[in-house]
Amino acid sequence: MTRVARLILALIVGLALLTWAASSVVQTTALEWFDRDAQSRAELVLIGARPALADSWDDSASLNRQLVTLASDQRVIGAAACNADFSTRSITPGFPNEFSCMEVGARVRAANATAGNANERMREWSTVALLPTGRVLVSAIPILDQGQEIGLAILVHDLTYIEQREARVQTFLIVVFGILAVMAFGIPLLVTKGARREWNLELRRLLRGGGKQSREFQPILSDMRELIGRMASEREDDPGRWTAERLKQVLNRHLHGEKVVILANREPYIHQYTANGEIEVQHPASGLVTALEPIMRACSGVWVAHGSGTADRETVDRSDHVRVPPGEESYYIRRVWLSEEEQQGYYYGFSNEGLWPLCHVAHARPVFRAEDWRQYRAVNQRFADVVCSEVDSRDPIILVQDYHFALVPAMIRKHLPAATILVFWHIPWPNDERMGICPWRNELLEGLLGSSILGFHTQLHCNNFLDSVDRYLETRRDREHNAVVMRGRRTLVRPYPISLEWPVRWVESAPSAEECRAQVWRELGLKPDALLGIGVDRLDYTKGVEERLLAVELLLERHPEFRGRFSFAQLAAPSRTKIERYRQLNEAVEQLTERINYRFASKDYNPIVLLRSHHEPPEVFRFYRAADLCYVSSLHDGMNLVAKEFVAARTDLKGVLVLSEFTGAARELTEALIVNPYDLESSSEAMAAALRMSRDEQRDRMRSMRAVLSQFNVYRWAGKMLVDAARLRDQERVAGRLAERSGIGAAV
Ligand code: ADQ
Repeated sequence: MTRVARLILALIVGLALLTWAASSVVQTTALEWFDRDAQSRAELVLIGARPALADSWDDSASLNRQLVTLASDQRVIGAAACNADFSTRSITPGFPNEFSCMEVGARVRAANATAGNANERMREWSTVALLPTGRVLVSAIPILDQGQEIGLAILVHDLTYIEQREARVQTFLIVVFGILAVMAFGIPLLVTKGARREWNLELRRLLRGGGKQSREFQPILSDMRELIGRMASEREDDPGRWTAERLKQVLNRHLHGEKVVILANREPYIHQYTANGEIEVQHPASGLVTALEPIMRACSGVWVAHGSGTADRETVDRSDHVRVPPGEESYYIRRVWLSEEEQQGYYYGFSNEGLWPLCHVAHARPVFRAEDWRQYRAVNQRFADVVCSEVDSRDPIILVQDYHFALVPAMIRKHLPAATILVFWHIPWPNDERMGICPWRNELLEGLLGSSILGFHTQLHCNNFLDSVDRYLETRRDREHNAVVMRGRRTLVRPYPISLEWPVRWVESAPSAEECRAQVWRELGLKPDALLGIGVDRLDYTKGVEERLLAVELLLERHPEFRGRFSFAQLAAPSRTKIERYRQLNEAVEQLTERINYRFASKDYNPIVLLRSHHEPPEVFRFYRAADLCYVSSLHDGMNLVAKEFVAARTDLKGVLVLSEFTGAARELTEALIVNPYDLESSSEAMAAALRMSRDEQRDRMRSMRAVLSQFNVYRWAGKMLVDAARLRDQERVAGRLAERSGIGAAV
């Protein structure tokens, strides 16, 4: 039994006892009053009747009439007249035998004997007695004739009406006490319940961060926050599945409503004019956007990016903001405008002709022009300023994306020394020797070390970065924490392998795999027993598209049974077409396609289908779901999300992934057929094995890769990074406070 239940029981018992005691007191008192009242009434009646009785004493008929008149009252049972020797003189019918003249006379005499003088002896006498029919009052009075006692008159009153009255009083009392009890317990109970409800609502509102905090809630709020915090940080390290909801909760806990600011060169939604002058929204073909967009949906905030669409200026407000995603607005894009020269120097020049080939081992020679570097620096400063204008606290969390903004972290740090700056480098980091090629390697490294956390896809890229820092800068390496300490400031260097949202939006809304296959088969004019391989890429020399097509050619050459049956569809989004190397690639891929098709095509068969355009995600996913194999042949790739998208798309557990060992994804998707894309022979054999693979084996491999992706999804990627950043910020806040108090600088 709980304490409250015991208390209520004790109160009920107490109240019952109180009611019983009160009703007993009231009962006895009322009884006394009523008896006394009946007694006085009886005496009055007898005294009043005494003269008449004395007058008619000798006339027995008259005496009897007098007695009958006395007994006619409904509460009088009977009356009797007794002689002086206590023999019966006259009696009314129904007079109780128990009170005969003898009996009463003896008791009156006894009473008179104890009395003093004659006056007293002449006084009336009465007593209450109990008969089987109930209580009665017996009253007697001496009848006098000229002062002489000639006899006795007796009157017997029925007192049962008093018991009825008592019972009524008792019931009344119990009801009154009952009502009082209900009021005494019920009203405080209702008030307490109401107050508790109000209290709960207020507490919930405060915990959600709404409204002003009243003083009485502060102690409990801080206790609860601490408890929730402890539970949440236990959950953050919990290996269970990450979802958009879990990420949101983690962010709410760490950010308390502050907005996240992401800086990336590419914007997630591009507004373009169509040929007939209308505005359409495009999703760019970008791994970075694919990964980060679901994060922004989950945590809102601002995405600062270059406004590159032809209709971008028409769709922003006065402060260059536009709310997205269209129809489900949950965050802002802040567009930054770049001139032709800026784009040329910062984007095409230093970023894509310098850093991109420098970081990818794909045998394209990096080009470093001093003018490009100047533009890169100036544009980095422009973006850093815009980011600083978008934050809403002195120690915000800022996510800087990719190689376009290597200088931004240090630039932001200058204005916001307490900011937590997270940089994610989406492409590989070369070894220190290769990094040495760059004339501005030191500036790049120093720029990046302005960040609090620097993330790469793999530990190998982290190691390469740390080696570069060791080789080119005066810094201290904190091996215990995988960090670099430069001028007293620490930057953690960690691997955070990027991934996809899970489940992927485009898969959820896609038609069934059979329907996708039927549609693609119709579109490409394939025979019913045809086999389809696909490649999906930005047209970039690092993706190994040429090597892929050559491997398809070799497959058809070495395995004639696939000729006329196996087709390879290459979805190729034109990319960086202003750069000569990309134009060359475009032409090379086109010529290669023509050559292979010329060699193996027939009237109704093309081995290579080159779909050279940007495809919106629903179309890309239709191809993933239709294909028998997907070949990802990158020569060097930070992660490669195409490989992960293909696996995510195969809810039917069919299809085989052939994957280059030079992708970050190959470390996670180990059930793919892993190949060296330079080795054309073994790559073509892997494709042949994929086309011959039994359904059971396909299912087993696919199931296992899907299990990995569902766990290691992009919410986990973002969650881990943001939690690390937030913890670092908490540590620095504490260190800052300690330093303020002691007047010493925070040690790292
Ligand atoms: P990317 O080099 O852009 O990304 P990747 O990871 O393969 O490469 O992502 C490409 C994205 O573009 C995918 O979402 C894909 O669906 C889409 N895409 C490709 N071709 C397309 C087409 N023809 N039409 C439409 N969409 C197309 C960089 C690094 C990668 C790293 C990501 C994320 O180079 O190594 O995986 O960032 O960090």
